[in-house]
Amino acid sequence: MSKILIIYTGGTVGMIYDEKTKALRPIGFNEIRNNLPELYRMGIDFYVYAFNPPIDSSDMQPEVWVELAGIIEDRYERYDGFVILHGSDTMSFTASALSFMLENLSKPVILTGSQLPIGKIRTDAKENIITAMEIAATRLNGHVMIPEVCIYFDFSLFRGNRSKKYNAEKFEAFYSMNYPPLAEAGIDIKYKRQFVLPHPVKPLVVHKHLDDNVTVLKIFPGITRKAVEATLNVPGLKGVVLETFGNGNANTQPWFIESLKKAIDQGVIVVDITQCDGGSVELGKYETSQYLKEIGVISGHDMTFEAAITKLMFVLGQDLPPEDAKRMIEMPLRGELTVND
Ligand code: ASN
Repeated sequence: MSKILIIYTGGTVGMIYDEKTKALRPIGFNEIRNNLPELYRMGIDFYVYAFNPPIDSSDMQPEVWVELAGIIEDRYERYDGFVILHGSDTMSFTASALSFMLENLSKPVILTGSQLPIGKIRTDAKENIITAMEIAATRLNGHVMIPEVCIYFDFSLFRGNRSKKYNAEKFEAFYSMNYPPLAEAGIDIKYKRQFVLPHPVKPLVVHKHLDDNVTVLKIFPGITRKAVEATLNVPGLKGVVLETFGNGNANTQPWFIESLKKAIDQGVIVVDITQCDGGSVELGKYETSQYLKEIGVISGHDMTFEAAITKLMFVLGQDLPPEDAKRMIEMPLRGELTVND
């Protein structure tokens, strides 16, 4: 019998409507337990670690990611897999961060949640939790099926650091534009093993240093010099995710190039990702990205924003020499990007 640890952090899945405030607020795990007697019929030996108080995932912070990584590290040998119940708003950020923090992961860490609270008749919570549990408990030839941090939501299993919440209304809240789902659940759960990361040979290493001296600069036609400079002059800044157009292109006004160059020369790492949901940065393909390469902007390839910003926090937290840090950002560490060029 597989032994699974459910880590309940909060989110809509365990919320109730507060008559006083007229808003949804998170409550304890008992609400979930009472509404999901099926959990006890699954043939899975499960235990629960519940956050007290549970949080709306919009309140997620890097310190909580460190706490989550520590909970998994401390119990790693005792469980076959981990299911994290989490709000959907920042689930992709948490999944991305954990994927970097948990190096050589050989057990499933499946995040799930729901769009409707578990107490609602039409809730999506039950299917999401039950199938996430089943995936976390599945083994093939003695090995776990999914040695990765993933998100299971609305019948699809996504690599966590490739996922994005794209819809606040549909039950299908997530997609993964640049990487296929690792499994799809219908009558059977169909695993796409060719897309799953290989089992690591080395033991788990848990990284708990994240550097939050990072920010994002999302450009648009008409962005002003003062807005760009204010962003790049944040005290202590070490890393910027530059969200650009198309294949990684940006405006070529001299003041814009100068501002970026100044930040890079001062040691700030600037990583280029595209504002498009699908596709990749190709630095140098157009003249409007060639200069970015020349001044030292590095390519985030086809990373999501969620993966890029958490990877920056993770890499900067390693305190590496700048060239090593840049190399690490440009290469795939946990299947979060594909290098095309
Ligand atoms: N605000 C909620 C959260 O992220 C949304 C949800 O879970 N569907 O915690």
